[in-house]
Amino acid sequence: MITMLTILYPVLALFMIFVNVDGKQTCLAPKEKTIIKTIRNSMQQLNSQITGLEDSLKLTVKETSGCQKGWTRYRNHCYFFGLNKLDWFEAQRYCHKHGSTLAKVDDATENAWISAKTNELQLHDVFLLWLGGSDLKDGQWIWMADFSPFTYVNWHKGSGEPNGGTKENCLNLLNYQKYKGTWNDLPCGDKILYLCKKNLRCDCNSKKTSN
Ligand SMILES: [Ca+2]
Ligand SMILES: [Ca+2]
Repeated sequence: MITMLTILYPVLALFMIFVNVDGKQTCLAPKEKTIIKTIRNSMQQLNSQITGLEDSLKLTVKETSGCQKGWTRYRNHCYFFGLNKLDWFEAQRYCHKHGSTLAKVDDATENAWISAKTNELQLHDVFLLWLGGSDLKDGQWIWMADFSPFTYVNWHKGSGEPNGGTKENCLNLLNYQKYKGTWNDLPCGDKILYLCKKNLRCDCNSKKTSN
């Protein structure tokens, strides 16, 4: 677009000079006026298109700065919302394959961001999202990203989560309309959506595969 403008401006200027220096055409004929009007309208349209492109580019850079295509940045991490349904192990393998792990949620602010993001993705209705917590090992809930125990938790209280005992050992985020962002334990073999997370600009353990 910018290249087109840099061409159009000189062309228009030359046209104006030509019209003015030609002794036989001191006044613009209706045809020339129409041409100039058309060019001016085209340039205005180009300008507004460029403004729109600049705005969307700024938004994209701000949103994905430092993260791969398809990943979204929040603070110093990149997130991938897996919108195909996998069981917890399959989802963890997918994340590992892309240099990440199922998401460890560090605090309420991050949890709120994830929940809000799911709304942006228009996942308003019933859905569940695997996170990277599990009590598979010895009944204690830990984050598989670093094997640390949960500090921040956001279990859904209404149904007494985690309520699955030894049958439900994997963590997911609930986004039923009224349960937004609260946590639930589920059988790890259930197939649901998932969330991968990795450090910004960290390609460690990443195999060279496309997203
Ligand atoms: Ca359990
Ligand atoms: Ca449960």
